[in-house]
Amino acid sequence: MSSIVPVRIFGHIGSPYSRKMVALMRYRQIPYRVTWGDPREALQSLGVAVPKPALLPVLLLPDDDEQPQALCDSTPLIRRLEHLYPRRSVLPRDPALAFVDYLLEDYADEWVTKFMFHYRWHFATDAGHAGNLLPLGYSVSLPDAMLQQMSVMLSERQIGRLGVVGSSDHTAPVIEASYRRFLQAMEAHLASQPYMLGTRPGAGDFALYGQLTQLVSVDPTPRDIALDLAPRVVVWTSLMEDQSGLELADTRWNDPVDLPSTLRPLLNEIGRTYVPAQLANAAALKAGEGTWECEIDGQRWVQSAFAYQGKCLSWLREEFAQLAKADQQRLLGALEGTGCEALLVGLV
Ligand SMILES: N[C@@H](CCC(=O)N[C@@H](CS)C(=O)NCC(=O)O)C(=O)O
Repeated sequence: MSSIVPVRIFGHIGSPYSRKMVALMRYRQIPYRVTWGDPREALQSLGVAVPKPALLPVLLLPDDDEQPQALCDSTPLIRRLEHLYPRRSVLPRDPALAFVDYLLEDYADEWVTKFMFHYRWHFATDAGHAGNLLPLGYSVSLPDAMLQQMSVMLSERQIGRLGVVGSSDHTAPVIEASYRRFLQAMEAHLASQPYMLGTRPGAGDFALYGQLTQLVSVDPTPRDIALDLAPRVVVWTSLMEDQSGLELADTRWNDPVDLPSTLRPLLNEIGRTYVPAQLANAAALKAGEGTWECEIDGQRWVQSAFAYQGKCLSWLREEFAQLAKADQQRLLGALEGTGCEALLVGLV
């Protein structure tokens, strides 16, 4: 049990990963205290080293000597919290299903976030809204002149980064078509069960929720699309915010060898877009190339190579390599024909 109770979280309401972790803490009934805004000053006053890079959210968790340590990166943080607080786990017990959950989490964190970033900064109307709203997440009482100044700085910085995540006029149709298919797949799936992998949420649900907080309720263009195409997804996002009261006694995880048929279009979507992107990124990193390009959904995609996404692929493959042979086979059976199995080629 952690000696740092409640767990301190530093985040921003406009940060999908911050929202992912706060909702996870609520569902898991882990005592926490959130500080919204820039963590640096608070960490310095606590005498805790600021992580580099200091991405949001930052959590304070005990190190081996039970001293507070500031840590980022939601995916490993979720695993760390599972060790510290075993109740109300978000990781399915069945190892093959746990892998599917991991894949959904990774897809949400690394691909659904492209929808988020693209819609936030690509169209002038959305960028105008985001530029005005996001600085207020640091202080709602910011004087107008300072708000204006921060809005310009933030917008210029983020719009300048669009190309880095692969959003451009050229890739916009691919991203936007993928967002629509993703919403439609999730909408149909939610009509058959309340969470991605059963009647209780997994880490993947929280990762999807985090991105959706912004897509369905902050930025106007993706919000209108979601209201039109996916009302269940819109309401699910509100419900996911606080699942602290969900009684787990009668809940169940899906059987990985008999996944609901409604999950398949979502897995197909991952195989159609995220998988080729991850494979091309990994190949570019291996060849020492700064950019990669490949065909995604029939169109040419070009973007900078990302070491972090290369790491995500290695972690995913490690998860697979750690499975017993029989679980690997059950999993490959479940993924067969979705395109996701291409991530695991050469590992069996
Ligand atoms: N992989 C990280 C991603 C965290 C992340 O990218 N956070 C964003 C906010 S949503 C951030 O801090 N961005 C600041 C920056 O890029 O400078 C996680 O899962 O926590």
